[in-house]
Amino acid sequence: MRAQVVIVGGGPSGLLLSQLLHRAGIDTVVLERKTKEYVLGRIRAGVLERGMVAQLRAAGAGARMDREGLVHSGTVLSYGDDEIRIDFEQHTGETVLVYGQTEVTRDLYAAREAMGARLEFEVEDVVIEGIEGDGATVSYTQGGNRHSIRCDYVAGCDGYHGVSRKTIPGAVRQEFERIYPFGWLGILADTPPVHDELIYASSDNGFALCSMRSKSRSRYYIQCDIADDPANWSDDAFWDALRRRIPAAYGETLQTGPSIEKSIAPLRSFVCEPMRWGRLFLCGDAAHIVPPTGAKGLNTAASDVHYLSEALISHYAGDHDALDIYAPKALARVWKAERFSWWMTNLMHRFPGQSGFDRRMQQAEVAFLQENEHAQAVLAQNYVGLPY
Ligand code: RFL
Ligand code: PHB
Repeated sequence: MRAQVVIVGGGPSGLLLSQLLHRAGIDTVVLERKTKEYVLGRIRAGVLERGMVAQLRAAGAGARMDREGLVHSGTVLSYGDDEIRIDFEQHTGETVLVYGQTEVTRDLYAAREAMGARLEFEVEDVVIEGIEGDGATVSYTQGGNRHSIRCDYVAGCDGYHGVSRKTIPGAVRQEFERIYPFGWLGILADTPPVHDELIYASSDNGFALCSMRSKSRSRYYIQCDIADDPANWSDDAFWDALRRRIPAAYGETLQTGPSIEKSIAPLRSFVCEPMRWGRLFLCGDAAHIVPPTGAKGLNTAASDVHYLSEALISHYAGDHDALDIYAPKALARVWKAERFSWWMTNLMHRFPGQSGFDRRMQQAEVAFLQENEHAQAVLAQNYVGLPY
């Protein structure tokens, strides 16, 4: 088999890249380790920056998002009972769209299938070879048979636990990491959201986030112990903990109900440099992870896809320097998203062993944010997404 670009990973990065390349006449194969149903069962991101929204439209996968996505022109940060509203529209003229990653992925699969894309599921033991030679080979096992595909380039879109990044030799690869000493326990419930905007809440009992998937489906998170297990949390215990972390006025109107999903996510900041090695290009979570505070993970994956699709399209159109631009351009934006997510995580969470001084520093920063329009504007600019 042959393809111009083999894409390892059929999550949002891989599917969006495949769709944008196919529409430009570049032939791809997507190799996904799991089944489509498994990929669509993951509950992850919920907030799309304007750049990602524009790309989904350009990919011909934006119609349902435009109908069903919720436009948010601001968000609330709370500290105990004090609230600060960050007005995105006032400070940036931009908004974000609340539309779940599950739905983005579903729309991308539908768009890919409508174009007759080559998508291979349940592939195992992917091996990438020839990255430094004059053509690469990607081999894999599917249904007990070994297959191999010759290609010009490989896009590693296989997430944090994938094989692509590990194909870059240790001597070339530099990894930068911070692991946070807590996780997020998240639930999904068919209850109306407590507020029509997201609430990022810092309290003496820890952090909480009130988010949503629609006007009748809520997504809530609370900071939890990293070693905790969702099975330790009854729905009632979750709702009680949430109520104690958000301003009392919201706690009183919070509508509770049975959870339809409950899981714990660890919090990590991680970047791998370089994002390109020979014929291999890393995209999305394969190259970098952010803690979810600030909603940058999926959006940064989308900005990588933007830079890589443009580079490959220009390359195949005859611009032989185009591919060299990808890694430095993508990394420059990645590090800014890393900084914002790290900053917002530090500002909003209770850290084990945090001193009185550390707590006062957080409080002083919130007070400054509350009083200072420029500080609010900086937050808004980062939240709606830095320009591509
Ligand atoms: P993914 O989604 O991990 O997809 C990678 C795909 O590759 C497959 N794979 C392989 N395939 C073949 N061979 C192998 N050896 C393979 N190894 C892995 C996997 O099965 C998978 O299908 O990476 P991608 O496409 O780069 O997308 C990244 C996003 O999923 C991620 O950044 C976001 O979900 C992060 N994130 C958020 N991002 C936002 O922008 N806004 C948010 O509001 C937001 N909230 C979140 C989040 C992530 C969370 N969790 C659980 C980590 C909230 C949570 C709770
Ligand atoms: C979500 O809705 O899952 C979500 C929203 C905002 C975040 C993280 C997660 O910062």
